[in-house]
Amino acid sequence: MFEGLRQRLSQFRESVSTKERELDNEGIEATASEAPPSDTTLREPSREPEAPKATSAEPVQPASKSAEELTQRIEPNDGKKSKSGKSFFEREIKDKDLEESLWDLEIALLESDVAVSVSEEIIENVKKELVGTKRKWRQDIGALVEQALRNGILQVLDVNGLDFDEIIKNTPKPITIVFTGINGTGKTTTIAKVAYRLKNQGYSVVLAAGDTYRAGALEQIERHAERLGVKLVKHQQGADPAAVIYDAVQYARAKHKDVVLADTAGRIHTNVNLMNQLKKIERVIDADLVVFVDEALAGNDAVERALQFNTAMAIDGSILTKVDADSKGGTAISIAHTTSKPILFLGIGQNYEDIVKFDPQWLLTRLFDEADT
Ligand SMILES: Nc1nc2c(ncn2[C@@H]2O[C@H](COP(=O)(O)OP(=O)(O)O)[C@@H](O)[C@H]2O)c(=O)[nH]1
Ligand SMILES: [Mg+2]
Repeated sequence: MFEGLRQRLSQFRESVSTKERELDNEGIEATASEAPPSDTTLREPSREPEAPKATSAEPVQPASKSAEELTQRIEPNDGKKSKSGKSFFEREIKDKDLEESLWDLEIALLESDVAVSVSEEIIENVKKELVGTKRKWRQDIGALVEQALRNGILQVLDVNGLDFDEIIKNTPKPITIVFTGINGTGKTTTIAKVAYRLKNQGYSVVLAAGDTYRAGALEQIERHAERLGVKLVKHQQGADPAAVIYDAVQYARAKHKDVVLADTAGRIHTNVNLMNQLKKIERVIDADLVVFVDEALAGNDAVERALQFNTAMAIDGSILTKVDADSKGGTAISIAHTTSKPILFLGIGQNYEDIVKFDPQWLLTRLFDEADT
């Protein structure tokens, strides 16, 4: 998952590192011709220059002399500075050094389905992190760039987080959770996964067959309820979904069940009648949580739909499904920031256990640390 985006982020890291190495070489050329650099970007204090680390790409050789030769020639004593008080061996990363790489990064983010406003914010965050940072001469700044990217992305993922498990633990029972979203994105499967997870944590669960619209929906959720060994409250196909969910809540109250997970029909967000049904559910059912489900693969469409659904029935968080098949990663980066509501879970497969609680660090690990799992 996310392999496309991971690759693009790594390209940014490389391109900034390469640019900085080039700038070092230009500096060497300047000093090699006996003209101490007047570039104001060369600043104090200075320490021993470091050779690029083994992880960097092509080692870049100084234009004329070896690094050691130059070090000795220009700076015989550690920390000694030029007349202007500036060291030749430390450099501040400047806005213009990053221009080209940041532009490429922005394109890469957009192509990875990160929403425009979110891409812009990440670029700004990364720029803020990097511009003005002092680095040593010929230091491999790959790690520095990666940290800036991590922080830049983390900042857009960091919406006022609500912890699903804490809510389940601390809210008076029964807790009602309504799932919304368009058809085929994995809503019903996600409900089954959440039921499985809650059951394993010792909670009693009731499912509400609120998708009374789609043919076959009832049978599908019935099968899940049987396999999971949980109660399903259902009406006939075509029945009022608000009534089904209401009954499920009443059942849970009477039987002292902990959590009601309510399915709804997969509405096309432009269908006014179906969206009005959601509004009715919101009026009739005092849901503790409204969770919007969409697939990671949908990219900006998912983000747009989340905003649309939010107007019919205010959402408290999102679940992204089919992350196992998503190479782009942009939806996961954009949706929380755009809706100002956290991602609660990610669906990563078709089995009941294929659901992970969303944690920004989990995403960062996949974007920077791990080969595909
Ligand atoms: N690969 C993958 N498939 C999923 C995931 N979640 C759901 N699906 C599949 O998506 C299809 C539609 O799911 P369903 O729950 O019926 O969607 P609904 O119409 O929104 O209720 C089914 O084939 C599911 O098995 C997931 O996280 N990963
Ligand atoms: Mg369904």
